[in-house]
Amino acid sequence: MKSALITGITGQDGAYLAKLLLDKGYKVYGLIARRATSTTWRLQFLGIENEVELINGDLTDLPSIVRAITKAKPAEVYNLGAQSFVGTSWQQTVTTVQSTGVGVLHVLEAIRLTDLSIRFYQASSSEMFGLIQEPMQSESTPFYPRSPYGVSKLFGHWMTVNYRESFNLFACSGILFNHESPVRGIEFVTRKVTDAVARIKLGKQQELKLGNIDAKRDWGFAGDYVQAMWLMLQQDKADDYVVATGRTTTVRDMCKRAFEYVNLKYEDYVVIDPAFYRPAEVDILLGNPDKAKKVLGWEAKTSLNTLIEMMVEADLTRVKAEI
Ligand code: NDP
Ligand code: GDR
Repeated sequence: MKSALITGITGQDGAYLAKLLLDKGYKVYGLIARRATSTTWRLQFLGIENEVELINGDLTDLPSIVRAITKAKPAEVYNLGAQSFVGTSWQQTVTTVQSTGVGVLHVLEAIRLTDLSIRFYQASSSEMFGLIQEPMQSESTPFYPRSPYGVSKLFGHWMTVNYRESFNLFACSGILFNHESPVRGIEFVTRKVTDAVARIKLGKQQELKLGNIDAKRDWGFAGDYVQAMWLMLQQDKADDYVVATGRTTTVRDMCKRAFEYVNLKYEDYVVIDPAFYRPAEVDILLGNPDKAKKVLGWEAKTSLNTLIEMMVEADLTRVKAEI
């Protein structure tokens, strides 16, 4: 039985990837950082909490990563753990750099130290493109990150490339554009919107405060995107890939569609609050997924409308279940 270790298994992608790997017959280990309250709700939502083996550890603590790898002896390591919220990366600059940036180096070093034959996936991000240099971003587009998060991801990306070139490590960097799901963290804009739509529809909230709704993002479904991660590690050669839908939409339009799904108008509820503006914004992202399609045979299957419907439905169910 093939085994895999996922850092960030309690996050959105970690949960979907764990489900995918379990369905493929893998033994799945997950690194779990100690928190005061339980963080396994996403694994519960997907019905796999008892199917995965969790190992205590933290990306900022190299010995714990070495111990986790020694215990799991995985054929594949997926490094999805990170402080992943761009907004917070200006509030917690150093911890963001430590987990999102240096954490990648810790995993690479742990693989090097344990000397096992391991294929490595790094969760890189379209935030590395930042201030856009080309209208459609591909693997060859220059980077210009606009947040401490983006800068940290760029460090992790180049470390991954460097370890591949220096030590012949099978290391891939997946440059993923925004992807969402019913288990997306509530602070990210899509889920903030779908949760508010459900609450407003059910009379539990009056308004929705947002920041820059003219920003544009290339949004896909997390369930589709974790397949691309797995495919990258099944190739003969390690490489880097952009994973995106190839379509971009404003936050405003996403909002409009989510409110329309429950027969409401977003203009009646959305209030612009400067508190949600960022010190430096990434105005537009639009990925070119041609290489992923050509080499991996991957393409995004879920439309934005289907994704929004899925998310609003899940939030309506959740809000109705609240006491
Ligand atoms: P989430 O924020 O949902 O999950 C992040 C995970 O990282 C959680 O399991 C969290 O644990 C864990 N984590 C945070 N800090 C540490 C630490 N110091 N040690 C160990 N684990 C830690 O992110 P997503 O699932 O959305 O994203 C997965 C990865 O992909 C991230 O690296 C993200 O930056 C990247 N990415 C995401 C994209 C997206 O659109 N979703 C796009 C491009 C890249 P806990 O539950 O305890 O907080
Ligand atoms: P992003 O996602 O920063 O692209 O990072 P987020 O959903 O937080 O923001 C998307 C865009 O919406 C604008 N926006 C708001 N954002 C939030 N969170 N809250 C608001 O109220 C709001 N109003 C407007 C933002 O300014 C931004 O332009 C996500 C994360 O998952 C990263 O980890 C990942 O690497 C990238 O996607 C690709």
